[in-house]
Amino acid sequence: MRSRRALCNWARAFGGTVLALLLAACAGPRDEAASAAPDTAPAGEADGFVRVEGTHFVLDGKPYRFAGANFWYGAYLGAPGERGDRARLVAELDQLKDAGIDNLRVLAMSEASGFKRGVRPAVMTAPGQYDETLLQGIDFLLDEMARRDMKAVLYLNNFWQWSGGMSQYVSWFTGEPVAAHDPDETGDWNGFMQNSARFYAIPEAQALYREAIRTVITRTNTINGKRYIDDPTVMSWQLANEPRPGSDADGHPNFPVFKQWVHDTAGYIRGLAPKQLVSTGSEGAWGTLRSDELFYAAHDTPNVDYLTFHLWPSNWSWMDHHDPAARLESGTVQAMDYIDRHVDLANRMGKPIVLSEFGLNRDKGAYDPASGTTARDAFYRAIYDRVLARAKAGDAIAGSNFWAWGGRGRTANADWMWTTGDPFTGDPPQEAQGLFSLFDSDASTLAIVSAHAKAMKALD
Ligand code: IFL
Repeated sequence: MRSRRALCNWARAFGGTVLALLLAACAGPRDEAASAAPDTAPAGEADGFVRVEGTHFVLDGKPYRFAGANFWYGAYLGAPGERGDRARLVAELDQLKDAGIDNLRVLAMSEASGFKRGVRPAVMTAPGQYDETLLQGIDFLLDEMARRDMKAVLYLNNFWQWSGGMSQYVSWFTGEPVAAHDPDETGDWNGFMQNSARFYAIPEAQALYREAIRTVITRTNTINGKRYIDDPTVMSWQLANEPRPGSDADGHPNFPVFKQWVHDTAGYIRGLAPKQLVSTGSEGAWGTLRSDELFYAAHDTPNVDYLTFHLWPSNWSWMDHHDPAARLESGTVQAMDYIDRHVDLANRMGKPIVLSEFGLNRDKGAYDPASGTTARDAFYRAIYDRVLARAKAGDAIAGSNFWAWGGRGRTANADWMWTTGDPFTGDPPQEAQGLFSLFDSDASTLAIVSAHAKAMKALD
């Protein structure tokens, strides 16, 4: 599978009369445009890879739209033996697929850290050393997803502490322990964010990060023998979960290096995996110093195929964590505005956009799976209605991933917090197990997601 640009380069390199016509077709102004365009295969090929055409995704010649989920621990469940829980994973993939949820956003790299609420074990056990068992978890997940015709979005780092992430890279190369900036110990989120953002400007950290990226992306699946780069199950590689330039208060001076990091890293991934898409994992304007224009600027590079944004009304104080019903109406108005602004911006930039995280608390802020989800259901409905309406209108929005699939994971801990060896839920270790999880028993919410999945597919 070759793009027009690759074919032209090949024709130029080998020359000869048979190729004269091909070379003629390669000449002219279109070639300039092609040289700035991503080197992906031509649209319309039925090879199962998701491609970008203008502001839309295309899969095997048809529009690709989806209702997806975040499943950050999917690859952990896929690990062999006691490390994982393959029986759980297989059963839950079946449940998701039956509900029409066939696009999963998953953590593909974690770093061993001393964070109080860091996930253990981690894929990178020490700089440049990887846990093969956990990597086999990605193999298993991708193989099982392929069997169900699902697509994966894999993120390769984390701005936040719960998987080690950028802060751990900073610690490895400065020698400063992460504990000094652990937000779960200090409560100082600004300090944490500023420290995490030092990552972008430490050359040794960048070199190791690229090695980690290469380790995952160029891996060959031990279960089906496919190279990841040749596997259409992988829709997209994301630079990181929610990368930010720094804290809102002090991050502005970091913006140029952040923007350059986005461009360079996305280009590096594109070079390794030209058949797959590249996205940043950004929250949108909220995570880019609260600025629509800086969000636009950071993504204004041909190396990023599509935009992402996240929507967190209670985290952002538009609604109440402890009573999401209280300001549901006003918070939903703000949420709709946030969606519209980002879809408009994607239209303007000429790239597709995905709402790749959104979530809301259970009724009265409970964590118990037996508690109600009335406000959450209303919120999901409102989100999906807006996404569907904008997609129907031909706008750049292609899909969404709710946060997060909790499946059959349950905690037995009285404080609701995760400890090593506990079953995973949709809530990572730094948050109460049940905060935003959509459990396998959440029938009303699942029905809403399912109906939306059908409606999105029906647009085709
Ligand atoms: O758990 C959080 C995660 O780090 C994320 N966004 C918000 C989630 C819920 O607070 O990526």
